[in-house]
Order: sequence, then structure tokens, then C-alpha cells
Amino acid sequence: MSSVVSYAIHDSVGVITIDNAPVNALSLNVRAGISTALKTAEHDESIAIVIACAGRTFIAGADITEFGKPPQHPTLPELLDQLDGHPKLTVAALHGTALGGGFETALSCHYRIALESAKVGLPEVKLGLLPGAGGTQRVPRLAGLEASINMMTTGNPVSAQLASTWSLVDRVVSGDLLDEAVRYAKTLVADQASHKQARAATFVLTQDDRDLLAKNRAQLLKKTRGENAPQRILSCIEAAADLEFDAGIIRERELFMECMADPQSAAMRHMFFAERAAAKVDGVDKNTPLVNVQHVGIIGAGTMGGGIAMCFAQAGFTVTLVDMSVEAVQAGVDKIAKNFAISIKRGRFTQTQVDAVMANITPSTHYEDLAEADLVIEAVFENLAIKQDVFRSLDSICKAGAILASNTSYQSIDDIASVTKRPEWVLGMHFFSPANVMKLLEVVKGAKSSLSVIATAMAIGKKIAKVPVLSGMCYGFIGNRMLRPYGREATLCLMEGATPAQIDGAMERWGMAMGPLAVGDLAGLDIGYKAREQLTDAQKGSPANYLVADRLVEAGRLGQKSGSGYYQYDPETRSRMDDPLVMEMVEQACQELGIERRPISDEEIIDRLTLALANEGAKILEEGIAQRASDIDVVYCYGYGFPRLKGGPMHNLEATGIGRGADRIRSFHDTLSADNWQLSKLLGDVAQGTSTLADFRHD
Ligand code: 3H9
Repeated sequence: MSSVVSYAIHDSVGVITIDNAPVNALSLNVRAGISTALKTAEHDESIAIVIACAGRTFIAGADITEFGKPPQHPTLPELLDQLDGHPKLTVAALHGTALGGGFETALSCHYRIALESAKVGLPEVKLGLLPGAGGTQRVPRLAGLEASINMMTTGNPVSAQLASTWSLVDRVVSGDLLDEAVRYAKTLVADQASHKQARAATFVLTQDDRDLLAKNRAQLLKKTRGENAPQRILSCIEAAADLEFDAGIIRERELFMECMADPQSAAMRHMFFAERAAAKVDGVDKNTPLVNVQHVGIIGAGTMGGGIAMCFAQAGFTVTLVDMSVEAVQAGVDKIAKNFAISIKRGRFTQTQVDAVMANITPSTHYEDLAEADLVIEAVFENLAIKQDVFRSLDSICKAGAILASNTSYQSIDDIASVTKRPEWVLGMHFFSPANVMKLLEVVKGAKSSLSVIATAMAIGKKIAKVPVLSGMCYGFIGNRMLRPYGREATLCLMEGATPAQIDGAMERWGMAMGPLAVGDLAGLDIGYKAREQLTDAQKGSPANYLVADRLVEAGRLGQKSGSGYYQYDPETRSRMDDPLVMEMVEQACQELGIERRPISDEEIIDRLTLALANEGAKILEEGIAQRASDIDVVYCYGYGFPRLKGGPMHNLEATGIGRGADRIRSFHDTLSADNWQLSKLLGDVAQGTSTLADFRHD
């Protein structure tokens, strides 16, 4: 047959088994193997066919690594035509997650049986695609309009049980799936059940249905910030009602090919692999010993520490939350309880679930209670001396073999580790605010952090549902280091002629979740102010970079929390409003610094901000701070609101042309500032075609 597909007759039923680890993706050899098995089954003594999978899951989709390459036969649509028209009765046996092309394969069978733990879904939209192997035509015919919109535009899988209420699964079972599937196939044949083809079912749209579709179109356009795939999916659903099945399939193919050619999909597919690559650390393999972490200590019950405690408690870890006073730690616990109460209100958790999670958290005012903790994360005030004091205490109290982590955003992990006698057990675990919501976790390795400690922190990140990315040591690590030139350019655009609303508006229309000045207001302008206080004048650079920000803070305008910053905020709705006072401050500062204001285009703003990010990202790569360019993309999409549709700052640079980007940086160097716009050597090389960003690895 083929090395990944086998065929055998079990109790008079022909069983096709796919065994293509890890997720049984429909690679060419799988498609060819299934096709051959189907041909064999046409003429042998089998009375029916079951398609099943070995390993942890039914087929999880088309093989995404084959996308963008020339099609090879049989293509998935060709294979599913063969399956759909097979003369013998076919049953798909589902376990794990039957996704995308995998679920479309199941939908092309006459019947579907699923383990009760199985899930089915059409997640193509998350890759900027649509189900392109008949899914958009079969699901509406079987499940109707609302289920189709739900499944295909969210991409979220649903339980076998729910799928059965939508007529997408015929039987839900427990026990041995293969035995059940063979028995089911035999019963169907004995009962002379029809060869139920989804293509034969009818799907009609009433005027109300069409109105619902139109409403969804408008809502999705807004909610997804301009994603094309959901719009094309809705067009396919309409086609399922308006066209015969075969014509609907042709329409689906046209729109699928449009998605494949769309840069949005290239960016989203890049992100799929980038996230998975980020979890891999050079030098770590399955033999690297991991520390067994069950008890986690968190120092600092403020917003950050509390959010981190929530993540661990939710994942089932035992958490000890420590702060200086009973009042402080109680305030932290109360805040956590309040956050969970909101989740209950929104239906994300039940009271019983929250009670169980809260029971995992023990408040304390004594470091001694951390003596047996396996991992301690410090989340105290952002000041080196204070953090070093905490680590001295931890070093004397915590057991040997405990990992000591700092949630610092800027301080040197090496300076922190140096006050302990166990620097190899020290590293950074940098969470993003609000820590219970934001997915990014920067794991920061110090010069002496051991591989085992790093590997454990990365694995724990996954356990608490974060996306961990490894960063080497530099000021601000990957994310905040890049934020400096990005913020600098935003401020300089403001000084040179733009308004806050123009800068934020341009970046938001381009796709950022929030513009840079609005983010400053949200985070609190005092944070940057305090960080600057610890810098020398040389480190701070030109006063044009920070004079207005300093004056805003000195005038008590700390951002949203004080009701004003770069904007005025409506106390009720928190919506931002332009404030002429800010422009007066800007103009005053420009006069003092001799800056002549000029009209600045949105295009210039976007180029300056995105290229400042990418140029710094390239320097970070060159220095070996990030392992790979795609790690930087993961940091920005998960931690800084960079649009997934653009695939992160490094992918965006490659997609829009590195040559163009390098030329633009050179022109900024010549016309704006030679200091601020030093082209990274790596970008210069890549622009000349001597290497690629995606392949670059530091020695
Ligand atoms: C599609 O089907 C289009 C059709 O409609 C039309 C076609 C004409 N292909 O996520 P994990 C790899 S579009 C290739 O860490 P988990 C993944 O890169 C597809 N490789 O495991 C990783 O590799 P590595 C629609 C794939 O247990 C390894 O498998 N389907 C694919 O956390 C393990 O993955 C989807 O979008 C693939 N399709 O989660 C489903 N899938 O070890 C995408 C995974 O080298 N997949 N790999 O890093 C998933 O959502 C998750 O992988 C899954 C397992 C839930 C299945």
C-alpha cells in the first residue's frame, strides 16, 4: 500500500488506516495511499469501508507544508471525489481532532462515527483560508446556516456531541472506536442503509437567512479588522444555496485559490509555523532533563504578580503568593477573585471551577513559605537593588534545585543572578500585562542559566497556555528593546508635524491593535518616565525623543489612569479625545528645540514605525538575542498587538520587500537622523541577496 496508509479486512469490512505522525496530515503519500486502498476495496470481498487513523488523532488537515508548491496528484479534491462516489458504503471513524481537510474527508464519507472525546472543526480561517475540499458546500447542506457560519468563520472545533446535533456526525460512541466503527458499518449494510451523500441534501436560504448573512458580513469585517477569508467563506455559503453542488465546488475552488494567493494567508501560515518553531530551543532535545515543577511561589501581589498567580492556579499548580504585608497580599487575592468573578459573569467559568482554582492559591507574608517551592517568580518593583535583595533572600531560603525567575522587563538577569550562589538556576520569565490575558511569555536566559532550567521554563509556559519565546540578554530583551526605536519614531513624528490622532489612526488603520501613543497612555506614561530616570543623558538620546512625554507626566497627565495623557479620556466610556493642550505643549517643545514642523503623510508614519521595529529586530538577530526571525514575529503578534494578518515585523518586511525597506532606511538616515537610522548589517546583506532573514541563524 504505502508506508503511511495500510489496508486490511476486519470482519468483512475493509479498514483503511492512516499512520502519518504527528497529526496524520494529508501529505501526498497519504492521499496516494488512500486512493490506492479505495481502488483495491472496489473489487475485493469487503462489504463496506472504514477510514480510521492510528496515533493521537484523526487527520488534522491538509499538509500545510505543501501549500505554495505545485499541486501533485491526487489532489485532495480529486481524492474526495473518488471517496464520494465510491460504490461501497463508507464510514469515517473519528478520534482526537478531525480538522480542516481531515474533517472534509470525513464529510465525503457516507457516515461518521466519533468517540465522545473527539472534536471536529474547520480551522482554515485561522490560516487565512477557507475549507477548500468541499467543506463549504457540504457543511451547509448537512448542518444549516448558523452552524456553518459558526464553524467556518470562527475556526473553533466543536465536540462530537454538538456536531451530532448539527447532523455532521451520525453516531457518538465510547470504547474501542475501530470495533464500534466496523460494527456500525456492518449494521448499516445489513439494514440496507442508503449511501448518504452530503451533496444530495438541499440547502435553501430564506430572505431572513440572507439578512443574517449580510449582518455577519458587516460584523466580521469589523471584528476581524479586514480579514478576507471570513468574507470569502460567507460567499461560499451563499453559493451552496444558489448553485448546484458541482458548480458550488468550482466556486469554492476559485475563492480558495484567491485565499492562497492572498498575502494575509501567507502571513497567517507563517505565524502557524512561527509559533511552533518558537517553542524549540537550540541544544534542547528530548533528553534534556526538566525540573519537576508543582509548587510555584510568586513574590509581589500587585497587578502583575496577581495575574501570574491566576495563570498558574488555573493550570493546577499549587501557588504561594507572597507580599510584604497582610493588607497587600489580601488586596492581591481580592483582585484575583474580582477578575474571576468577571469571568464567571461572562460564562467562561462556573463558580465551582473558580472555587477550585482559588483553593490553589495560598497567601503569605513570609518568604520562608517558599522553602519547598520548585519555581519562584519575582514580580516586585522594577528596580535592580530591590530585586537583588529579593534574590538574596530567595537564595538563602529556597531548596536546592528550585528555579528562581524574575519577571523584570528591563533589568539584567546576570546582575540579578550574580547575588545568588546558583546563577545557573536563575532566569527571566517576562509576562505581559494583564498577565492572565496576554499570551506572550519571554523566557530570558542569563549568561549562566542552565539548559535544563531554560527548557523547563519554556515547557511551563506552554502548560500555563502561554506562547513562550526565548530571548537572550539585552536591555528590554526582544520586545521592549524594539519598542524603543518604535516609540522614538512615534514621538519624533509628533514633534515633526503629526498629531497623536494622526499617528495612532494611521497605525490602527494599518492594522495595529492600538496606536503607539494610545498604548503609552494605557500603560501609564510614568512607567517610561521612571525608566528614563535611571538612564544617562547619552542613553536617553536627543530631548526631542522624550521632552513632551516628560512634560505630560510632570503636568500630572499619566495616561488613562489619571484621565489624560496624549489624549483626554471620557471618565465613563474611556474613549479618547484630542486635547489642544497637548498640541500646545508639542509646539512649545519644538520651538525650544528648534524643530520646524511640516506635514507628515500616513505612509511616512507607517514606514518609520514599522521599519524602526524591523531594523532593530534585525540587529537583535545579528547579536543572537533572538534565535530566529520568526521568534521576533511571535513576540510582536502576541505581546504588542502587531496584526497577525501582516505576520509580524520581520515577515512584513520580507513580504513588502527587503530591498525597498533597506532603501527607505537609508533615505531616513540621510534625511532624518544618521544616529537613529543605522541600517543593520544583516538587512543590508539580505537586501543584496546574500542571505535571507528567515534562514538566518547566529553561530
Ligand atoms: C486545510 O486542511 C485545507 C483544506 O481545507 C483544503 C485543501 C485543499 N500540516 O500543533 P502541534 C505539525 S488547511 C502540516 O504542536 P498539538 C506542526 O507544525 C489545514 N503540519 O500539536 C508540529 O510540527 P513540529 C487545516 C502540521 O498537539 C506538529 O504537527 N488544519 C499540521 O498542540 C505538532 O503540532 C489545521 O489548521 C498540518 N495540517 O496540536 C490544523 N498540523 O513538531 C492545524 C500540525 O515540527 N493543526 N502540524 O513543530 C493544529 O491545529 C494542531 O497541530 C493540532 C495538534 C490541534 C492538530
